[in-house]
Amino acid sequence: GEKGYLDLCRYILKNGTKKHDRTGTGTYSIFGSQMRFDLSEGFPLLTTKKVPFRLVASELLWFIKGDTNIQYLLQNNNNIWNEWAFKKWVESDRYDGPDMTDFGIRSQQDPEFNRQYQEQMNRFKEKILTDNSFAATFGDLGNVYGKQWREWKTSQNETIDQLSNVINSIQNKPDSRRHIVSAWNPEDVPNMALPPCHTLFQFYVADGKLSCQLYQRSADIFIGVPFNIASYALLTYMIAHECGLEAGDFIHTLGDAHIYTNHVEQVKTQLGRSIRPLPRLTLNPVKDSIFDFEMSDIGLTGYNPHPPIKAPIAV
Ligand code: THF
Repeated sequence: GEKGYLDLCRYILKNGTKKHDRTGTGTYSIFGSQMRFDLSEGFPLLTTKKVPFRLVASELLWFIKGDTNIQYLLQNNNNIWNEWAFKKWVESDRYDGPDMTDFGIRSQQDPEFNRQYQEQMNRFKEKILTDNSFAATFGDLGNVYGKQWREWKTSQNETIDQLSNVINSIQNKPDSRRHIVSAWNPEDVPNMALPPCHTLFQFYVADGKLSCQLYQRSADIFIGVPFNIASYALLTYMIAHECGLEAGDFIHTLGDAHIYTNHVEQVKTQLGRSIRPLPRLTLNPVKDSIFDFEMSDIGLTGYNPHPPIKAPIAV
C-alpha cells in the first residue's frame, strides 16, 4: 500500500546511487523493487499528495482506444505528454521559432528562455487542437502504448489486439499463465517518442479475483509512479468489472527506480505527511465493455489528500 511507496522513497534517498541519466538531470537510483496494493482495501491513489485522478483516467482511456496522438489528451485538458510531441516539432524543418534545444532543462534555469518556451508551447497546443493535419504530423508520438496494446504489427502485416485477446483469455481460460500484454516491441523501439517505461503486464485469476502485475523498466518515483499505480489499478478494476470478477492485488515491479535530484526536497515534504483513508472507485454498472468507457463512467469518492506538491518533469 501507500506505506510501501513511502518506504521505497526513504530507501532510495538513503541507499540510491547517484547516476547520470538521458535527461541530464541526475538521479538517485536503485535496481529492482516490488510494491503490492490490495485493491479490495480501496483505490490506491496516494493520499500524502494530491494526484490528479482525472489525468490518470483520460490517459488510460487514450491507451485503451489505441490512440497515440496527444490531440485527444489536449481535448481532455490533459497536458502530461505535451513535451514529447513538442520535441518532435521543434526539431523539425517546419518549426520557425526561437531555438528550443534542451528546453526541459533550460526552461527551469533561465526565466527569459522559459517565457519563450511557454509561448511556443502554447502555440503548439493551439495548432494541435485547431489544425488536424498539423496534429496528424506533430501530435503523434509514434508506436507507443496504445498502438502496441491494440495493433501490434506482425511480420505477416497483420495486427494483434493484445488487450482484447487478454480479456478473452481471462474470461475463457481464467487459470491460464499467459494473460500477458507487452508494450516492448524491439523492432519499434527506435520509432517511439519514448520507449515504454511500463513494459509488460500480466493478469492472474484466483478465488474470483483479478490481480495484475506490471514490470516497469524505468520508474520516476516522485512524478510517474503515483500515476502508474493508479493507472494499472484502474485498468484492473475495469477489466475485473467486464469479466465479472472482483479486483485482487496490483503488484508493481520496478527496474531502475529513481528519484530525480530536483525532486528530493519534494519527496522529503511528502515523507513528513501522514497517510489518510483510501478513496473508492465507482464504475458505471451499465457499461459492460472497457472499450465503451468514457470519462463520465469513471468516478472517485472519498478522496481527501494532502495538497499537491509541484515538481519539474525531466524530458
Ligand atoms: N518521463 C519522466 N521523466 N517521468 C515520467 O513519469 C514519465 N511518464 C510519462 C512519460 N514520460 C515520463 C508521462 N507521464 C506528469 C504526470 C505523468 C506524466 C508526465 C507528467 C505530471 O506532470 N504530473 C503532475 C501534475 C500535472 C498537472 O496537474 O497537469 C503531478 O504533480 O503529478 C510516466 O509514465
